[in-house]
Order: sequence, then structure tokens, then C-alpha cells
Amino acid sequence: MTVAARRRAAATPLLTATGRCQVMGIVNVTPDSFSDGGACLEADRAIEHGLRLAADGADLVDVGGESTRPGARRVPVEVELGRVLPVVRGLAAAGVVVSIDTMRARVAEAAAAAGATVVNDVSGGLADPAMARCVAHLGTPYVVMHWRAHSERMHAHARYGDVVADVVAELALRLDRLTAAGVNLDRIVVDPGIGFAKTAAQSWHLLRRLEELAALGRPILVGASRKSLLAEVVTSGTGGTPSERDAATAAVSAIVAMRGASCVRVHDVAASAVAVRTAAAMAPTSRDRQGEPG
Ligand code: PMM
Repeated sequence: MTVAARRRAAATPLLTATGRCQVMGIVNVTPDSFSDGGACLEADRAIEHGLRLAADGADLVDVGGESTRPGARRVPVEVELGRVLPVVRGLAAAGVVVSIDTMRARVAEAAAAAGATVVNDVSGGLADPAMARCVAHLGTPYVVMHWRAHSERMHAHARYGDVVADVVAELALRLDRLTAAGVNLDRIVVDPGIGFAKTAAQSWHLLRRLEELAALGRPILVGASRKSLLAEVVTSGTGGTPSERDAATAAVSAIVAMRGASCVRVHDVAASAVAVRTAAAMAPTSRDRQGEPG
């Protein structure tokens, strides 16, 4: 790793102990993402949106150019590069910490050259055999999500014995394989992959038993924002449009922050920025633990 890359990696908030859960804002430069597809397809609008998320309190902004909605088809690598690179460049130049949401080593590498300092790979290295070596070389923090198959086929893979135990075991295997390929374990963040090859009930189990992911010994990122599992807690009775799930998303952010998550990936940053600060303010202090009055 170069000195500059080491400095960038060290400066990324994902792996820095700040005492509170970090907020990753989402910029999907796609026509078809499930909740915000098409809103940011032009680079200028995507950059403007990313800047707004940073102003709303995002600690970092995640830029993606390929939808992973259930049933989504893959896009050619050139299309993905064309979507994300100007946005990564524009946001990084404005001083925003940028993560690149990609399953492709080529995109991760080009995005890092354009200023991204975190790689967020929903496939945890399974989609592209070149990703492990790429990330090892870049030395950036690497978000390793639990994943079983591409979006077109993922529903057929939502079969588990005990979903939490199976996700922990599969992520542990991923960590072994990635570190064997040269990825620094200290740079890895794990993610249970809410909604990816999981039914709503399975996703709720993972959130309910989030503490069990701590067995992996790595920071935990949770991406539940606007996802379909939240439909059942929306009070409109219809499950709500994706943006009507923002209040539920913020509630999840507060709860998982209190239960040890290091980062939440969300569309509505302002609400979750308040939620994670509320969780931090309510966390027991060492005085509370010793039974001293405040
Ligand atoms: N979910 C989506 C995309 N990228 N990355 C991580 N690490 N975790 C997630 O849960 C995740 C992700 C799909 O949601 P979107 O279409 O709203 O971005």
C-alpha cells in the first residue's frame, strides 16, 4: 500500500473509534434501484445529492452504479464505470469521504483512483475473484456483506437452518478466504446483508440477534434503509412507498446503534444522523456502570 493510500484508509470514519455509529448516505447512480432509481442518473444531480447528504450529517457517502434490487440484471462494466466515476471524483474533490458500492475489482480500482477510500462489496468478494487481491492492494476499508447469489436468482437461495448462525458461519468463511488472499482483517467491516437472499422474517431475525455477529470480531454495518421488511411496521396500512419507510429506517438506526452497529447505510441521512446521536447520548457511561449518580 502506498503512503497516500495508507493515510486515506486511516482517515476513513468507518474504522475510526468515534464513540458513535457512523452514517453512510446512499447515492444510487442507477435508473432502477428499488427506492430511488432514476433520481440521480446524471452526474451533476448525483453530486448535488451526495453533497446534500454530507450536509445532512453523512460521515461518508456510498456511490453505486449497479442496482441490486431483487431481480435486477447486471450492467456492463463500462456502463457502471461511466455512472460512478464522475460522481466519485466530484464528491471526493469536494472533501466528502466516498465509498464505492461495487462487486467488480475494476470498478473498485478506478473509483479508488478517482478518490473513493472505502470499498463496499455486497458480494463480499464472491462475484469477482479479482476483488480480494484488488482490495488487499488498495488497503482501503472493505465492507464484506453476506451474499449468496446475484439479484436475479437470490430469492431461490433464502433457505437456512438457523439464519443467524448460517450468516455468521458464511461470513467467517469469507473472512478466512479474504485474509488468505491478502486482505488485512483489520480493514474489514461485516454486514449481514438485510434483504439479500433473505425473506423479511429472516431479515428481522438478523436484526433481532445482531449481537451474534460480534462473534466475527469486526465492526458491523447494517443496511435496512427503506427495505421491504419495514413495510410491516409502517402505519399507513399499505406498507408505504419506500420513502414512507424513512421513519422506520431511523428507528432501526437508533436501535442497531445501541446494540453495537458501527455504521448504518441509509437514504434519509438527516433522520438517521439524529437517531445515532440519540443512541450515543443514551448509551450507559462508565459512571452509570459503576452505579455513580450523574
Ligand atoms: N443494500 C443495497 C446496496 N448496497 N451495501 C451494503 N453494504 N449493505 C446493504 O444492505 C446494501 C448495500 C441495496 O439497497 P439500495 O438499492 O437502496 O441501495
